Amino acid sequence: MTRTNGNHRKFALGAAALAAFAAIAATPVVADDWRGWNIHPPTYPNGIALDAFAKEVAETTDGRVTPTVYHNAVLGDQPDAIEQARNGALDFGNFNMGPMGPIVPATNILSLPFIFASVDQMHTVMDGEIGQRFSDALAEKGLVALSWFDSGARSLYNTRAPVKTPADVEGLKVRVMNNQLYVDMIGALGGNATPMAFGEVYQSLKTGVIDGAENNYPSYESTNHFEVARFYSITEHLIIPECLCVSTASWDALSDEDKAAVKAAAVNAAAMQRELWAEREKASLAKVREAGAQINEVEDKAAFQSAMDPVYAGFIEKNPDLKSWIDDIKATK
Ligand code: GTR
Repeated sequence: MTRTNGNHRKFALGAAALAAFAAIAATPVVADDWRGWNIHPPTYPNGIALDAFAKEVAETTDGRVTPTVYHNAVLGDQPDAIEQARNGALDFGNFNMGPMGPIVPATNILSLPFIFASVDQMHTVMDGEIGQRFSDALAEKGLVALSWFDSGARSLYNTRAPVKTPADVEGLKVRVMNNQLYVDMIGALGGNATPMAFGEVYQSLKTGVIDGAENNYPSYESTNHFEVARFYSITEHLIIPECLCVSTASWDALSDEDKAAVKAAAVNAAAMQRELWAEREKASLAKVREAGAQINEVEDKAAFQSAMDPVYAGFIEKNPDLKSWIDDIKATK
């Protein structure tokens, strides 16, 4: 938030007073110390890119905006952090569109299983006109999406056995992010979904409170979930982008020049994150394999896809106005 120097005083006219006034007016505004949220460790691609964003912003605004990134979700769980950014208690964050759905309904489209055919298609969509529609929807809820980070594809993993067909999910207790669509998704496969904070998943897997979860390779690896849930099945059911979002309150307090600097830094950070992401996906896969995780292909992905028909039908019934967005995404090459 902007913390400007509020020493507005009234001066009697006179040379001395005018000189004093000129001195006060020339005092630079106090630096805007932005606080940013990151769920991941600082060494994760997102953490590295966010730190680079912070550094570039401090430099290119000549210290008028000095962001600090708080890593490892120390400022709260993701749904809580999204609320904090919306009401201006936090200035920025890297948010996944999964837990954004309950707050910004249009973003639920990004949580529909198999909505994107590939990560490349997701990039094309998010960097183009449709991405702008999501940004507009976020803006209505107090968040300015400046750029889009990669989060790969999410697959199911569990402590019991490989998942090769939908029937293998039957009866499994699976942790999901906070969004009813994921409860419906796991339910449609015959499993029981439990929404839970990211930071609680390791212990819950270990103690058997849940049997499994779902995530991309870098998060499966960085959280050490692979140590306790060794069966990772390449379902790739979700491809969810993440934003680098700034609180509208913090954004509106910036001059046009500083807005341009912050935007440029966010775009650079996303380019960096996507590059680091591609490397980290490979490194994480190699690491978990080496450690004994069993990674299995899912040959009949179509079976998982058609099991999602009721999830789509329910979504379209509740959100008829968003049907055309789904069609537009599917039509994007
Ligand atoms: C990660 C994502 C996080 C968070 C996490 C989760 O892949 O980057 O923002 O959504 O998954 O499963 O909670």
